[in-house]
Amino acid sequence: MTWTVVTTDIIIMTSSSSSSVTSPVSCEPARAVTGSCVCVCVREREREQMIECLGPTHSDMSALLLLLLGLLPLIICVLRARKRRDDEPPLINGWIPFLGKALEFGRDAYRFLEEQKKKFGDIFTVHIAGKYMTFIMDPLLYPSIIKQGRQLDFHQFSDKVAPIVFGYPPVMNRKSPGLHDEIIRSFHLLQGDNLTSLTESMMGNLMLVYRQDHLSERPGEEGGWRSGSMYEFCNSVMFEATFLTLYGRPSSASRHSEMVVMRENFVRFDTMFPLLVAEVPIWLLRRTKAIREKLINYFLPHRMSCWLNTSHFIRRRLELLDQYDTLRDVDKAAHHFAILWASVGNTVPASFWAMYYLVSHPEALEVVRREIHDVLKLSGVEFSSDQDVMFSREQLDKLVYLESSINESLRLSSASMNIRVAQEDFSLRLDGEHSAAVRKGDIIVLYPQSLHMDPDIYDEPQTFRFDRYIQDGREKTDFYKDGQRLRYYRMPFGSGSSMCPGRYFAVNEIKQFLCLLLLYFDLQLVEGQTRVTVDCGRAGLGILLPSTDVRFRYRLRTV
Ligand code: HEM
Ligand SMILES: *[C@@H]1O[C@H](CO)[C@@H](O)[C@H](O)[C@H]1NC(C)=O
Ligand SMILES: *[C@@H]1O[C@H](CO)[C@@H](O)[C@H](O)[C@H]1NC(C)=O
Ligand SMILES: CC(=O)N[C@H]1CO[C@H](CO)[C@@H](O)[C@@H]1O
Repeated sequence: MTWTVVTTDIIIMTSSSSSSVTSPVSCEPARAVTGSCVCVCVREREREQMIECLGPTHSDMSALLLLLLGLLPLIICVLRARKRRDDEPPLINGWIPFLGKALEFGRDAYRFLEEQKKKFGDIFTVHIAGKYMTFIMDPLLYPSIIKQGRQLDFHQFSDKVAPIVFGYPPVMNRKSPGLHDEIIRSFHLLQGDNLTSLTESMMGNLMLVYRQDHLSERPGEEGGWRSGSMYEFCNSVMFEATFLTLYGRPSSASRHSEMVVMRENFVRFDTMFPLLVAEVPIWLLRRTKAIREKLINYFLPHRMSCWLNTSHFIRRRLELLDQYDTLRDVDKAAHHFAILWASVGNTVPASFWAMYYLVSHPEALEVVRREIHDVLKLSGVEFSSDQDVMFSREQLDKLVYLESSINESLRLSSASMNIRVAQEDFSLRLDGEHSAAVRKGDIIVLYPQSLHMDPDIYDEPQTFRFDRYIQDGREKTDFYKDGQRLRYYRMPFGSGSSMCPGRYFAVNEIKQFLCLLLLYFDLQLVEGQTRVTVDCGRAGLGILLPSTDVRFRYRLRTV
């Protein structure tokens, strides 16, 4: 299904002193903007628009059409363009009710925001799909926003969106008192002491998957080159090893037999993820609902209870979900499915980018491979490709060049939004002198991609420099903007209260994946391919996917 709403948007900028509209074709004469004028000019065109874009062919579609036409007068009244008040940031409305600037934002969020920043400065409010989102573009202001946690809440937002996407009932609910807090508490089991056992388990599972799928010789093949698609390679290894580490294995085997089908279904679901987050009803997305049901069904209690070596984290979540009689089995299963998405949805593309940048920069790859061998030697291990190898947490911590390479690829590929919802009308403190008024329900957004790509902060920001985060053999932490040192300069994992609880585990598993890859294989890109670019289809939602897959060759190293 494609929505073909393509029109010229108008920007409505209002301020207390002068209200003006930049001439909308069908809405003249309009000098002073009032809510009703905007309504009128929108009504005519929008009706045509909706009829045009929905088309009469599909029965679902005509149902939607009826629904929308029925609701139209209501929508139009409710969504009168908001007017900017004194001391509020500049307001950027689109004229399309409901959508506002959503289409332009969706097309290329980074470029859209950079353009608005040039016109309106470092803070502005954009109407996107019925929501008012205030973007803070100056990274020097981030600490002050992140500090104001009392008035700016993250979980209210995630508890609205996640249930729609993953199909469980909202957690912050009178029917499940305390569940939200318990869930947050369970995140500790991904960190601290518990990270040690997770990391050990991940090591074993990675080794298992590598050994069975890539290290054994195939019939008719002797130490020669194999070729593969890089994203597919990362996906198959990381998806399964992460799955085994968190959820465990079947009682009768070391691997789940349904893994390939599950992964295919996961990819199909994941493709629809941006639309689900945008709250497009799932029944409009063809087979997505059926696919999600299949994925959720893997996690029904009678199946999970037979798995062995399940992580403390998931075991704790099983226990605590069981305490709520109001949750049906499919609801519990949907919670486990949500964690599957959280744990592989970003980790797989992040592994891809780290691998891609290293393989396409052989000089960097050599330094990192050397470092890995050195760390093994230091612990008295002589590596040999016919034996399994283990990396402990302490050994992984020593791999600073590898870590810098991973962080650099995260800088280049991440495009997450940090979202906070204003809990009341209040004055957002920006810095010593400045503040901006925001209204209850407004969404405050940090968009770190614009900091990651800022040439003031990062010299040649488009270039991969594996040692960008290293100085004198140690981690480099001083980065500057306008001569001032930045507190936040790399934010792939979010910030403050919404910081990813799986970040240490994620970095460790990507390190382990790459250690094995570099130790066991010689690696090359297949020649004649154009440079891979990011696909901005999921801008705002995490690690971007590559626009195409890459062919590569690998062969067992003879060390
Ligand atoms: C490179 C890999 C990863 C990236 C880039 C990443 C990024 C993020 C980001 C940006 C958020 C916060 C969302 C926001 O601020 O709006 C988040 C949340 C979360 N992540 Fe990750 N993540 C990764 C891997 C993982 C892994 C491996 C796990 C778990 C095993 C995990 C579990 C979670 C959970 C449970 C949340 C929700 C936290 C909450 O509701 O407070 N993530 N992740
Ligand atoms: C799986 O669990 C068993 C005991 O339940 C333990 O002996 C074994 O080491 C575990 N395996 C892994 C890979 O964690
Ligand atoms: C890489 O990033 C992680 C998490 O963001 C951080 O803890 C670590 O110190 C960074 N290391 C380097 C070398 O930049
Ligand atoms: C294996 C392990 O480290 N388990 C620990 C996880 O964290 C809980 C609570 O923080 C400890 O009680 C466990 O011993």
